[in-house]
Parts: sequence; C-alpha cells; structure tokens
Amino acid sequence: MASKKPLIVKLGGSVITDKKRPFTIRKRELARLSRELSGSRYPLIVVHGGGSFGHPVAAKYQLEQGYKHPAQRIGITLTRLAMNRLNTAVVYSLYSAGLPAVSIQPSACMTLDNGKIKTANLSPIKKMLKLEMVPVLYGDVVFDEMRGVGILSGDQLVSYLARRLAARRVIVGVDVNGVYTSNPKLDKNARLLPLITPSTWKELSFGFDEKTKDVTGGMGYKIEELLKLAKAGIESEIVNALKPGTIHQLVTGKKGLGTIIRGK
Ligand code: IP8
Repeated sequence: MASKKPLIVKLGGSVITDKKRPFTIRKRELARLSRELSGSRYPLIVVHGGGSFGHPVAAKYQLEQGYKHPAQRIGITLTRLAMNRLNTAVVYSLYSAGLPAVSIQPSACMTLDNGKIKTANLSPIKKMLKLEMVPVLYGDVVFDEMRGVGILSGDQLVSYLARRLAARRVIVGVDVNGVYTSNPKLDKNARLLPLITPSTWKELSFGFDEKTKDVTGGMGYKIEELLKLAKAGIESEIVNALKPGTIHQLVTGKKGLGTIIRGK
C-alpha cells in the first residue's frame, strides 16, 4: 500500500441505481465497480448516493424541508429503510470483490445544524482505517438541530470526511464524463472542463441552476462542496464511473480522466 492517507470514492446514485426505476440497483455496474475498487493502492473510504432508493421517498415526505408535521415521521423510517437496503447491497458487492467493507450509518454518528454537519463521531472510521478495512457511508436522513431533520448528501459527507480525515484525494463517480460548460444531456455544444478552480468557477457558476428531481441538488451543488475542499488543499476529480476501467485507473494513481477540482 503506497500511502496511509485514505482515498475517498463517491459512487453516485445515478451510477449504482437506475434513477428511472424505483428501488432498482444496476447490479452489473455495481459488481464491476467493486472489482475496480478492489485493486486500490490506497486505503479506501466509499460513500454512495441515494439514487432511486433515498430520493423518491425523501421527496414524497418533503424531508429536505425539515420536520413540519408528524406524518413525516414514517417517511424518515421509510427513507432510512430504503438507504439501508441500498447500502447493504453496496457493502455485499464490495465484500464479494474481496474488500473488507463495513457499513457506517451517518445518522447514527452525525447530526446536522441547518443542513450542515454539526457533530460527527469519526473514531470508529479511524479505527477501521487502522485495520485497513473499508468504511462505507452514504447520503442519509439525519437529525438536525434547527430543522428537526434533514438530508445529508453523499457530496457533503465526502467533503467533510476528506477534511477531517486528511484524505489524499477524492474521486466522485457520476454518469457523465465530468463537468461541462452546460448540461451535456440537453446541450450538444456542451464542452468538458478538465479543471475547475475557485476563480474559473466564478465565471461559470451562473449556468448551473439546473433542474433536478434530487432532494440534494445536482452538479452545481457537488462542485460547491468540492471547491470547499479545494480551498482546504485537497484535490478532487469528477469522472464517469460508467466507463469501465476509469475508477480502476484512478485508484491505482492515475489523474486527469475527468474534471479536476483544485485550489489553484
Ligand atoms: O444522492 C441523498 O444522497 P445523495 C440521500 O448523495 C437521500 O445526494 C436519503 C436522499
């Protein structure tokens, strides 16, 4: 193993689930990604999104708006159950590829305040890393000091963990080749950006008020979180995890396959 600093890999919900079909895992993609991750040269932390498990349930009960009425309580239960199901499948798939993966439930060790992580007990994760195990976390419905409840996105989680655990790098796997000048699914003139820094982002961010059904926002939100990390000196890269081999290349030390986000 090359360095003790962990590499944090986020598997986007649109990569590991079929967002058009409720509660549907893309089993072959998940198995392939698990095999690619199992070749990592570095200690790993895996974080995954909600995809067609967490998002539709959280949206139905409007959990992103905070706790407003008692009928939402069953929605909290159902969102947690949906995320548990997806997380178990991810952990099982990583295990099947030979990785010593163990689930960490964010809502059991973290709290939010107005949507932002306020407290987090990271000691179990640190202990797991010492044993060279692979902690697996996920976007979750988390209790919030001000709003009662909120949705913690995998993207906020990745950015927070990377800072607190001094990650070597962050990889965010999505279903497009990186960040484009506009939405590549809607605009064929969209251009892929190899690098984003705080100053280049100032000129681009106006084009990112995209429409998304996700309760946690889309690419614009992701970039905002990763820029916070860039300012703290940790580089990240957004890549197409659906392209076979990409994640394997990144976990073995390659860079520059998608959009790199860094401080300068
Ligand atoms: O897909 C959201 O996580 P994300 C998780 O990383 C839930 O934004 C519960 C909707």
